[in-house]
This record gives sequence, C-alpha cells and structure tokens, in this order.
Amino acid sequence: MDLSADVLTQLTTQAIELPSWAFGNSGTRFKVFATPGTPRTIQEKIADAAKVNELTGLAPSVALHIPWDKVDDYAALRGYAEELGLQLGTVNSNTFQDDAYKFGSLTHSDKATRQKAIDHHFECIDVMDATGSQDLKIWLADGTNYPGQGDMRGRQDRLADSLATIYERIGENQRLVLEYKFFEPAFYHTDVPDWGTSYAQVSALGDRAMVCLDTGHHAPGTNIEFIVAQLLRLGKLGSFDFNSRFYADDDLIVGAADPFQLFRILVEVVRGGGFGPDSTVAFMLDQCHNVEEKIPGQIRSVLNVQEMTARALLVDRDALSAAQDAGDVLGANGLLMDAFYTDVRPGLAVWRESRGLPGDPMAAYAASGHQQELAAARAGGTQAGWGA
Ligand code: PSV
Ligand code: MN
Repeated sequence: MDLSADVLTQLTTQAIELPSWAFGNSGTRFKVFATPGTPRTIQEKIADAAKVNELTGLAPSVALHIPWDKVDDYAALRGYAEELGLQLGTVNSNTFQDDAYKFGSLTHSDKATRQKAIDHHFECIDVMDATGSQDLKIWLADGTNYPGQGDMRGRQDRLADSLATIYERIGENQRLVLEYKFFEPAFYHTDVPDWGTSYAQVSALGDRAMVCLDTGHHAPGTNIEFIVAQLLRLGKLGSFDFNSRFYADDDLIVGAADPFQLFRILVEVVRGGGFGPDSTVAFMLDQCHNVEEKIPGQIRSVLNVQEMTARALLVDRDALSAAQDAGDVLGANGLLMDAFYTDVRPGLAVWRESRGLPGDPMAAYAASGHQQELAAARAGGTQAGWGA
C-alpha cells in the first residue's frame, strides 16, 4: 500500500497545536528534573514551538495557559508569534492552583468564589480577543474526595449556571470547549468526569460550546474511538488533547503507550468527517516531558500523529463497508490491520523532502546543534515549569 497523491494531499492540511507548557520543566510530585535550555519566558516557549513547526510543517499554533503565560501586551505577543510563523491558539484557563478553589471553582457553593472563577474566564476571553485565539478550554479540578463531602447534584446545577455566564461572553467566532477527566485531583467524584457530562453541559449552552476529549482521561480499557465516533455523530467533538497514558494522567508522548489505539481513534476521526479542511475539530497535544528533551519530544509527538493519520487514511473504506455488510468478520478486521501495519515512514520522508522539510525531522534536529545552542544561550534566569 503506497501513500497515494490523495492521501498526501489530505495530509497537507494537518495541523497540531502545541501546548506552551510542554516546553517548560515538569515532573511528578516526587521530582522535577530541569533540562538545560528550558525556556524562561513565554516568548522562549513560542520560539521552541516555532522550531518544531519549522522541522515538521505540522504545528502552526501554540496554546497558552493563563496565568502561566501571562504578559502585559497580548497583541505584541501575537505579533511575536506571527513573526515566527505561528498563531496563538487555545487559551487554557486555570482554576486549580488557587487556595480559593480548594472545594471547587465554577461549582463552588460560595457565590463569591464562583464569581472569582467566572471572572478568571472573562480575563481569558479578553486574552483571546487580543491574541485572535478561537478556543477557550476549560478543564476543572472540581470534585470531592469523600462520599457526602459535597452535593453532587447542586454542583452540576451551579456548574451549568457558571458555564452559561461564561458562554454569554464568548465572541461569535470563538468557542468554549469543556474537557472531562475521570479522576484526579479529586478521587471520589469529579464534576466533569466523562464525555456524557461534558456533552450534557455544553449542549445546554449552544452551538459554540463543544467537548474536548483528552486521550489520557479515561479509565483503562475504555473504547475511546467509540466516544470519538459518537461525539462526531452528535456534532459536538470540539477538540482533542493528545497524549499517552499507562496508568493515570501520565501525559506521555502521544502514540507511545498504544500506537494501535491512536490509529483506531484516527480511523474514527476520518470516518466521522473530523479530519480535513471542512472539519472544525481542533487537534492539540497536552503533554509534559519529564525525562526526555522537550523540543524533540514534541517533534516525535506530532510525527506520531501524522504517521497514524496516514495509516488511517489508507483504510480501504469501500472494501471495509462491503466486508462489514457481508458479515465478513475476519475480512473486515484484516482490512483495518493491513492499514495499521503499513509502514508509512519511508513514504512520508520522501514527501517531506519534496516539500522542503527534512525527511527525518528527529535526526535533523539532533544534528542541528540547536539544543546545545539553547543550553548556552539560556543560562541564568528562572526556567519555566508548571506554574510559571
Ligand atoms: C490536567 O489533567 C490537565 O492535563 C488537563 O488535561 C488540561 O488540559 C491541562 O492540565 C492544562 O490545564
Ligand atoms: Mn488536557
């Protein structure tokens, strides 16, 4: 199976947004290992994202996290990004690092605390207006640790009210995407634990409210591609946060833990019209690089998505439908596996070179000396990490 001109043309449109926080230091609650050359400012994070885009042609935008990426002049930040060939993308709110939110933010029983969280989202919308960002992404740490600790029903009602107030402020060309996560930091119950809750909440808001599916936020064994199919069917899949997990919210490189799962997800994306110029689904990474270098970690990640998209595009749809309709169980399964087992890497390398990109972006980066240059240039200052 070769990569046809049609498949390559479709791949030309692929864009994967990078998270600014992927370039900062991160780790576990046990230890954060610093990497020489780690950005100290949002400008340096953007410069690193631009390097990923330069070598892959896959990552034309970078997501911001407020307040981690706070600056005085967002229009200037936008200008800086544009000079480097990037757009500023999704604005991620943060209601999980403030003492006031110990017992919740948009769901809190105290009106003033809810208003504080709402005001924070208003601030994020102001940032979006200045940066030209389309999506406001809300992930909530809200939940409880013990049965009886909170009124789960009341919290849903308050969440609906808070979201409605935020949604009213969203501009005509902007969207609100609500992310779900089945546990952590709350362990007994989480206020937005699953796609169904996110779907119910955003459906009540309107057309510009959508679900964000973070691939790392499901219980082991969950059929994520089914959720993808269902949300696309319902017209409510707004965006992806791509990453890999073995055990929890591991935030490892997408496609690293289970490449076959990533393939299956992308098969449903393609099947459901979620890929290509007519799709409004936004593709983003939500990852951290705890022990590996960050720029090559991001390069590896976007290449993984590209490779699995290419394989998903190779599925012979007509033959698959025919086999499915004929009840040809093994034939249908074989068609899917043929696409999955096709090594698209040599074909993609040739295609990249034809577009003026390095055939092997990982090797090109390693040979460039860029990492060493950054390590020398970025001596001193405070390296960015979660919270800065
Ligand atoms: C926390 O789980 C998290 O990783 C969510 O997935 C958000 O998307 C991200 O942090 C940024 O706030
Ligand atoms: Mn996420």
